[in-house]
Amino acid sequence: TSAPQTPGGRMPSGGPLRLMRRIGVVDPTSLDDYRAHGGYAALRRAVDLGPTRVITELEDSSLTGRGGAAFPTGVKWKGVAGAPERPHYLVCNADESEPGTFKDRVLMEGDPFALIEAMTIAGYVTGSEVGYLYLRGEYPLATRRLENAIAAARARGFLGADVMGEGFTFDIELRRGAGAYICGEETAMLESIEGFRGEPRNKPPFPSVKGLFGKPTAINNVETLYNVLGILEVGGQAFAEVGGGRSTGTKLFCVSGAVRTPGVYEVEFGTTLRELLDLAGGTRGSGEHADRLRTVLLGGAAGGFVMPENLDVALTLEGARDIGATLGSGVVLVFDTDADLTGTLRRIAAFFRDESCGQCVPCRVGTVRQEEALARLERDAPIGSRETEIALLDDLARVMRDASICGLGQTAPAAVTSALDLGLLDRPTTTSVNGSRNGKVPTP
Ligand code: L3W
Ligand code: SF4
Repeated sequence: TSAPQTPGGRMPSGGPLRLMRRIGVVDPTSLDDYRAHGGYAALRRAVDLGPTRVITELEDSSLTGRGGAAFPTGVKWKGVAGAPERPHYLVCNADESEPGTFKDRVLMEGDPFALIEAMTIAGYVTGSEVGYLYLRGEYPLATRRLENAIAAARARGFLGADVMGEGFTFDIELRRGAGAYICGEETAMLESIEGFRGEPRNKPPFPSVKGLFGKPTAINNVETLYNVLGILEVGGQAFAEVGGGRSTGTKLFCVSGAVRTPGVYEVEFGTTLRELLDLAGGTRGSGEHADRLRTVLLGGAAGGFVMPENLDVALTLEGARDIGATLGSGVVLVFDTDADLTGTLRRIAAFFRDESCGQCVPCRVGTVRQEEALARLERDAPIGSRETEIALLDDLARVMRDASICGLGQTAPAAVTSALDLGLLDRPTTTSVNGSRNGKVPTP
């Protein structure tokens, strides 16, 4: 992935709300430099407010989870903080593995102490003395930076017994994943931390009630936790003034594919997709193919396609939903007119087939059948007609969505369904030298 970009355009006006403000500015290996750039002011503020008022600030902010499902963070923390059963646990989901996602990596590599501080605040507020940082195994630089940050924070009294002399205990254990995408699903992650196979559990009960080792557990994505620092600096209400509705604050988008400058871009919720693509330099291409946008996969493999006529959609949870997509974890995959969409969908299907844990039939079998049907369409060798294959894909999608245990199986057909709905898998049209399309001479 390329280096994080410094976006212009619709950016958060207040510095503290910009998640990437310290990236490229702070020395990611130095606790002193982190403190010189405002580090640990948010923890100080959290301790001054106390857990209950921090939760009120979170509720005022309307912050929602940035891992894909957008659950309100204040509700989650309140549930764990108030759970009578002890001990409580915190888990940071840093197993960033969604195809096309690389935002958490940029944060962790460039500003690792901020994650340690945010986890400490989460531990303090939810009454957890131990936090697990479950990190994608394929992120070696992030691993080194976070290991260093944890050790430095511990050595200086920012982790351990009596954090900052404030009388509470919190420490972090870093766990590296071993390459299984499914371990990013929160309950599979809990199984993995406990030492078992990474197989999702049925929900409910939700982890905030019965999580790690059966105890109340708060699980947050990396980007969600970084937002907590800014909320404590400016207050929940000021945070909620950026964006609107359920979509408050800023969002990191991972823009890749056929754009001139792929990378991580931070914009306010409500920025349009067109503005975001402009920040990324517009559609890549040359000669006659310049600026020939075919479609954008918004929200990644679990999301939906956006056609060129919908580029003015506001990037909010509500805006994406209204056009049949999702923001997911911030994937924006751009396809130009040269793109082989059926081949891309077949590779996405192969990914889900590989990564299915195999625990439930709709997903274990459905992901195989989905890939097979797409492969036949890709080779233009359908059993029966193309319409039969498309009807099969539609049936499979319903079964997987309705009957799979976890988000992997439920969302594995999402991109395929969206492509079918928009006609993106219709027989490719080719233009011959006599101007006919698919060999048929157009009627005047
Ligand atoms: C307490 C309730 N807690 C829900 C909690 C729940 C979880 C969060 C969301 O993610 C998404 C999918 C894709 N009381 C609760 C409650 N919670 N109701 O809220 O829960 P849920 O079950 O709606 O979603 P989920 O299974 O955690 C599925 C997206 O994830 N996705 C993205 C993956 C991203 C990466 C990456 O690389 N960053 O892998 C993939 O499918 O959009 O919507 O904490 O416990 N009543
Ligand atoms: Fe495993 Fe797929 Fe079932 Fe999830 S939906 S539990 S990944 S088989």
